[in-house]
Amino acid sequence: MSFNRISAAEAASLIKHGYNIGLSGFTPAGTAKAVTAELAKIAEAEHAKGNPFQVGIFTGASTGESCDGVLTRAKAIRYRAPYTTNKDFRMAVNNGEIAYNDIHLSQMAQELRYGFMGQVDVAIIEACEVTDDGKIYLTAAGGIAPTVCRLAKHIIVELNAAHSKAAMGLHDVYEPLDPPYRREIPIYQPSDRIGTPYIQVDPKKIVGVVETNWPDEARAFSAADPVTDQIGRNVADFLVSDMKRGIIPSTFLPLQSGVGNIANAVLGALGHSTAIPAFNIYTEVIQNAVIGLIRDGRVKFASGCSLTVTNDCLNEVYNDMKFFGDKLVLRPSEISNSPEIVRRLGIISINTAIEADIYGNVNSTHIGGTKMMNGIGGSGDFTRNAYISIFTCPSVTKEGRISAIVPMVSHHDHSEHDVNIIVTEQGVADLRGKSPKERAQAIIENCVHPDYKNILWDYLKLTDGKAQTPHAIRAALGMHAELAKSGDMRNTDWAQYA
Ligand code: 0RQ
Repeated sequence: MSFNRISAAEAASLIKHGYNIGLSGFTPAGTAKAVTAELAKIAEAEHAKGNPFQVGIFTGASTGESCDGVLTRAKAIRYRAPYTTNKDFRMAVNNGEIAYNDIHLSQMAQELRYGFMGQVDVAIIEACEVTDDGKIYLTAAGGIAPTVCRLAKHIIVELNAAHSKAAMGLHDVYEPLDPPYRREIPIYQPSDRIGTPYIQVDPKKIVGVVETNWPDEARAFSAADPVTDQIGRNVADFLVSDMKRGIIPSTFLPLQSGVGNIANAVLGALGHSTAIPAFNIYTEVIQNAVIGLIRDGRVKFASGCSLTVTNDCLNEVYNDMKFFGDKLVLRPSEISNSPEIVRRLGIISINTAIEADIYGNVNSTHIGGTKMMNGIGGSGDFTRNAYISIFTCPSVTKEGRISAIVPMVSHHDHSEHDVNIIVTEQGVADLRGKSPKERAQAIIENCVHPDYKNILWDYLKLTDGKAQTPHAIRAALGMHAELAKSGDMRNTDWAQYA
């Protein structure tokens, strides 16, 4: 059977108002691009005629400009889940224009299977190869592609020549059964392969193949700076010390690290550390730094959900699969982020906080408690189940007007029960084994910027100091209230709450 070759515009015309579309990809890596770009044009044309045109979007994680960007600006998204990093999407969500369901990435595929979010009408899957008998070979990410392929009534394949067919060896596709039939996911080492290198679909469901040549739209990260470098060194020094104390085995444990400059700085510092042996990565997003560390022999194996790297770096991998083939694997997000596997492998998780409070609760998603930034991503999947869970952030932001450490977080993603270590450029607070009052001492002493230390010590004086978790409830969001009033948390005056 050979499939209909259709244009992206023809493919987009198969998608109707009210449909839910399921996309391949995880971050901009491996996300379908051409059909969504055309879909935005259809939505604009329909809106110009006065007709409604909106769809629901199900993805693995964030997408690129040609999905979230153009569809948001065309006002074509009614509902979306999960994580996104697109600025226009963020604005539309915070203006109340889009229903955004920010769930843990490991749960996305199963919640679709359980029927929590409605049916998947069409799957759009980026592939580097598709065979007549329905084998779809994904490109740079696993995401929720296997699940949306199975659930969708129709599948559109974007056969993207910008991805080499060398990607055919990268994937390990595996979908667990749903309860009450679920069994263990049999991964015991980051390098274990348990599935197939392709998604098997019923070829009759493939309604068209769109040929494209469209490189991934990976985000550029700004250059490292002294603050992120210091955070990276602090994390590396902390892990070395835990290894020397025998808390981390001398063989080391697999690492997960989030996305962005801090993650790159942490990996750079670990890579350069002579005290840490070559290690494994079991993570969601594989960034450029990891590829460099594999080249240098510092990372032995990296298991992830996506290769969210620059296109030069991606081509370096594709062009040298002889070297990388047995050192890399890409998995669906419910496997890369599986709580079961994170707990079994003893993963050390490193994620970024927007703010943390003096008791160790973390806000990863909301600015000022109400405005969505990106989403929780996989940070909760890893944090809750890690061997050691670490959160990093600069101690202050916006030229010092905002402290990342506050009395009480303004939105709550990761609780004190799950957060082990907080690291800023100021130092490291080890919260393990400590009571809330002891945690507050450790965080204020070690992580808070000097401009805010006395403000936080003084906050504690407002409390009775005796309760399990002492708070002066009226003042608990006082630093946020001061920011809203004067634009600078340093002006906080607790006298008004005394
Ligand atoms: O503002 O954009 O105006 O400069 O937030 O902050 O310091 O540039 O850091 O880009 O790494 O983002 C937590 C959002 C950090 C990200 C978060 C402002 C700050 C700046 C961005 P500007 P930075 P980053 C992997 C795992 C959650 C999900 C996760 C994230 C902007 O890492 O989305 O970890 N994480 N997933 O000035 C007001 C504060 C602020 C603040 C920072 N307290 N108040 N503004 N900012 N703290 C991803 C996946 O799962 C796929």
